[in-house]
Amino acid sequence: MLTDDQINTWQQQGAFVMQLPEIIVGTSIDWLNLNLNLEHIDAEHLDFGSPDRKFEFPTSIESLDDLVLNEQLIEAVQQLLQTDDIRLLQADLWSKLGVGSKDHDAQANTDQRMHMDYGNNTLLHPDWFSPDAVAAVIYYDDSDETSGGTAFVPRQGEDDPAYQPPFIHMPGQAGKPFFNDRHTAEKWFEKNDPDAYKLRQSLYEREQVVQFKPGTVLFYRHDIWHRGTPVTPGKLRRVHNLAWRRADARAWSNWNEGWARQSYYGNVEAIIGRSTPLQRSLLDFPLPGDPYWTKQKIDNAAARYECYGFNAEPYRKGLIKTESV
Ligand SMILES: O=C(O)CCC(=O)C(=O)O
Ligand SMILES: [Fe+2]
Repeated sequence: MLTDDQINTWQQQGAFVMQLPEIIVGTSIDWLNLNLNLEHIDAEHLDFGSPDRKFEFPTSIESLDDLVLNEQLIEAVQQLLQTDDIRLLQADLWSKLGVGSKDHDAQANTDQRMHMDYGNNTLLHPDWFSPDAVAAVIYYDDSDETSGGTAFVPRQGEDDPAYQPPFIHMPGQAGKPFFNDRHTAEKWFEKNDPDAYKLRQSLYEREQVVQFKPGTVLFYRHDIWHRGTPVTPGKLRRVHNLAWRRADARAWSNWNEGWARQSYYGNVEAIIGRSTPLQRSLLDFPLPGDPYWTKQKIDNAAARYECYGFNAEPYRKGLIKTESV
């Protein structure tokens, strides 16, 4: 789904923006336009993420859950991470409400401090030359109406002073206090870490703000400088935050709760039932041909999921192939 140019841009500069086809986003946009508008939201909830984690995958809303496991998106991530074997780390649909006041508290999400995302997603420090994970924001509104595009700072080659590891010049890293709000964070750096303050000021000068229409996606890395910017007061910007990792990546945390936790009511089971083997593999359900499978295990999985449409045939075929080698 991606061009070489898009893959190279992501690898070298850390991010790129594209429009997703209607076939991927159309039904989710329709659902959102009916079900997630100003009259549906809690105006007090101004933080990142859906209130009470309500729209974290699995949501039980078919169009949203199917978008998260869309095979074209999976293919894009496979291309970026240069492996077929990937796992889902995060999928949350949330809305950001524009607020009028410029006086934000220290943890306000409205005008975010410049940051990288790796800090609360992995215990390790990322290596620019072997990325383990991909992040994405899908936008469901029009930035001409809402503003609030994510701002990011493309890396300009190996000598870029902003991208010399270790990446610790941000709130919450290496002993620095955590503030989400830009103004509060930069006041702290100005007073306590003037070199980092200077570097960080240059990031704000260099930032590019994503312009979006419904279905625009920003693919970015967990080690690119970026931040959320204010939404127009009284407007709502709805987005999906998604993230994936290589199956063999170490020390990454799942942002969402475990996929199985909402089982027993048929929604999780139906996702397993209607998904393809590739889609299931995002949830760590082994692919056909994986050494995990035995005839007994396939029979048991089929017994659990066949009433939800699960077809065990590809797994049985994979078993025959594995046995015959
Ligand atoms: O809201 C956005 O555009 C970006 C949010 C973000 O970067 C974050 O919360 O880590
Ligand atoms: Fe972020």
